[in-house]
Amino acid sequence: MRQEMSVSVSAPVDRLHDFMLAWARVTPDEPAVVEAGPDGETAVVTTYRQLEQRVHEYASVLDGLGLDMGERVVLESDTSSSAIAMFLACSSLGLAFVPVSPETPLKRLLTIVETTEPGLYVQALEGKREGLPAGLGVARFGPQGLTVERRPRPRIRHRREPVGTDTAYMIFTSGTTGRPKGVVMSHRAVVSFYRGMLQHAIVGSDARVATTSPLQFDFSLLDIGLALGSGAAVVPVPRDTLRWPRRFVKFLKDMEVTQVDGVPSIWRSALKHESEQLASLDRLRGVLFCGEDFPLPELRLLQRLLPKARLVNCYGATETMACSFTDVPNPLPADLEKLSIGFAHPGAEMMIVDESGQVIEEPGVQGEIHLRTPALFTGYWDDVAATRRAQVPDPLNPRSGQLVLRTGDLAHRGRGGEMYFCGRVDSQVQIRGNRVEIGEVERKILEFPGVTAAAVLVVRRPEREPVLGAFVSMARDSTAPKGTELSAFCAETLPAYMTPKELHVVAEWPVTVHGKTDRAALAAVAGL
Ligand code: HFR
Repeated sequence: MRQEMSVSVSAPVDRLHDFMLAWARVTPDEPAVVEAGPDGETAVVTTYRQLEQRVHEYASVLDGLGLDMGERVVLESDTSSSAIAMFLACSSLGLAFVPVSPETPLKRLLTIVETTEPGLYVQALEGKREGLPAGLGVARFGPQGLTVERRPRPRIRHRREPVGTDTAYMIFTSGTTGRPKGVVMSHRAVVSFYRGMLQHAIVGSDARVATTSPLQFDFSLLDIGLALGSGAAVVPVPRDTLRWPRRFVKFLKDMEVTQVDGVPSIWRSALKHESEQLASLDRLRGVLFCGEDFPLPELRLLQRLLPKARLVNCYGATETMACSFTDVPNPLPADLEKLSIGFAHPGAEMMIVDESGQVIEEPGVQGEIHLRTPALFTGYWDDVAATRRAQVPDPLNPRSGQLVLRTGDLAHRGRGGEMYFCGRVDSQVQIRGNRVEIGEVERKILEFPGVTAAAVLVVRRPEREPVLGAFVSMARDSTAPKGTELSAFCAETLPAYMTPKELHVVAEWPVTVHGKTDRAALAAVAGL
């Protein structure tokens, strides 16, 4: 008997809200979001049915404001059931949401408002934001509903039905060149990424996925899509819980978390101060990390404490949400020097391109990763030139019009074709005429006993040639090396020009709002 495909041809085009709420049809009374209650103890559960109801409530109030399709809604909130319902309500009306975290400085927020000209600014009930421009529509949302405080100015509404190529959201990246860049993501891009990710079966429908990234970092959107797309529950970790290792580990235990997603730095203090508690999390089955290399000594310790957990290295850029999901070998081989970032998720493909634009297949040859994917971003908001630099013709078939993402990341293939990240194109530095890959020096320094985090910057001082400056943070009861000692240690396996000539021991390792090593803060430590 031939199995007929159950999808009807008139099924709605895949849009963010269709994707995120699909499981409300299957398990309406299962938990979709599990949050810490006001007392920080009791968990507050929002089922798929309740989440969908809140989306409809918010959407009907939003609909009454008469905003036009494609207009921006700035959404200031931490991750919560109401924030998720809010951005899905925007999605259902074809409004592009722009997530910002409550920690965003007012100046930066006003820059985002100025450039996106939003029709509405919404914040959570408990939000404290002030100083917003007078002409801006303002509303607040919470479990009881969406209340409008200042209606947007009246406008013409040209369209009503969102289509897949319409904008789902815009994420503003720090943008290394000062001006923040707005990454515009369509429904089609986001959902095709989610579908590729779900092929890795990272969690099952019984999972509780702890999300630790701020809502303005699309890593949070990965977590929400991973959980809701799998019929599982999202467990937002409050910011002030994440800050204290003892509270963080207790939260994971109390909320019966089975999966923790976050950048490598979220584990640093728990590994240092709460390793026994960490080892007692017997429900924790999976850890997914992304954003930067996970220092191997810390990863080895995490794996030793959680031998049953599946560790997944997620590589990618906001311009395509992410790109690859690679299982960390368990156990990690003692001689392994670098994690692989594997292969692009199903439905996407990573190519390595050399400086002349040729695609490289052979192992060991380094080039720039170019990503072919239906999850490609629409463009940078109001910046055609930057968009053209990032979206380039397919190197294998330039005349076809197909565009691929030029990632700015260097990599080489292993013998099985799997990829190894070798840093950013712009992190290649020349020291005395020799090309230095900063990551290689950092990995060597991490092998020094007691070093728990390492970074290397180029130190340029007037009238002196550029040298490498090393920054390290040490384990609790380890003594920091002298500069000469560390340099000699590096000289064991690295050429002289790659050994650091300055050393700064850092007590509190600085991270950016997204939890990545904050190199600008380190430079300031060295007075650069
Ligand atoms: C990134 C990109 C990740 C997971 C990205 C899920 C979602 C989104 C993301 C995260 C990110 N090993 N280097 C790695 N948005 Br949904 O960091 N995006 S980004 O645009 O802020 O930065 C850059 O970070 C990449 O181009 C790489 O240089 C670096 N990077 N993941 C990894 C990594 C090493 N796993």
